[in-house]
Amino acid sequence: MNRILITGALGQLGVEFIKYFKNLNLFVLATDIRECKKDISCEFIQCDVLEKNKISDLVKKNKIDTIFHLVATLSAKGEEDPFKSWKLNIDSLQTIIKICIKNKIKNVFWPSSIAVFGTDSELENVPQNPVLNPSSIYGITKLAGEKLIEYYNQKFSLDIRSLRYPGIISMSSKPGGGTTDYVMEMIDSAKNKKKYRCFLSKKTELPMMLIDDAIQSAYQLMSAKKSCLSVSSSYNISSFSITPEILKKQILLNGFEIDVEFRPDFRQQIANSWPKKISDTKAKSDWGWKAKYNMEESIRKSLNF
Ligand code: AKB
Repeated sequence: MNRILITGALGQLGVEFIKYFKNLNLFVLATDIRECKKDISCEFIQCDVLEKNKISDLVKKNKIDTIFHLVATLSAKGEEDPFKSWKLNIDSLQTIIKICIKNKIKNVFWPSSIAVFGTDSELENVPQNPVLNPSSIYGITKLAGEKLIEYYNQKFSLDIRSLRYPGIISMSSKPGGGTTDYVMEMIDSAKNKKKYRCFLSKKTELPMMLIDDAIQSAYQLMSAKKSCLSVSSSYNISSFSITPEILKKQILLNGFEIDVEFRPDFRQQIANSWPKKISDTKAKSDWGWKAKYNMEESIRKSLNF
């Protein structure tokens, strides 16, 4: 992992991966369909990931050996146009896989999500291999993606690795269109002394993770010896779980004021089909995963960012 291409590089994860890899002195080429308006301290090319020939040329020209394919429409936004969501989430993955086969790139990271589970999945503490019956188009694309990487890894001897990320909390690079975005919205409202209208009910429990742990876990997975990995689709990964009510309490405990009105909307139904907790015993035993930040530290760090 020396010369890395990041797609969807201006998104929540991309911006943080760039910083992490630059600190390790690795070569990073960032691409995104959006225009880059700030200094991201690496080479940037504005392009659509579905433009296969253009991405393939970039890969060849820059001697890329690893791809972090981060392009995705998230859960809430995906419901606005499921067809578009499928096209972006799945066609882009297929495009990247074709490019990998053509250019003999074996190392790929592709984020999956807790959205792959569903109401038959033992949501109290979901194991690695439960029944998977996602009900959002985002979850369906993530499950299809998991099956595709398993298939292509085998068929073309690729080494695409993946994590089922919980909600990721990052205050410098914000997500957009996710069901777990309420955490960052409530923290921002507290910092700006604004009232917050929460789109989930106060007792909705969901797994979350601080961005630092999200980046570290991907790096650790990508650095692990292949022989240690027993999961060929996507690893469950866990840090802590929280409800909007507990988040509000944490904000108050940290000395901030916040007035929250709970007004669940369509995103409540998505959240109800997601796990409360995730069991990540496989990630722990296979490649030594352990989250560094607990709930209290993650919220304190985000409030003081
Ligand atoms: C979302 O809320 O859609 C994402 C996710 C959990 O995958 N943050």
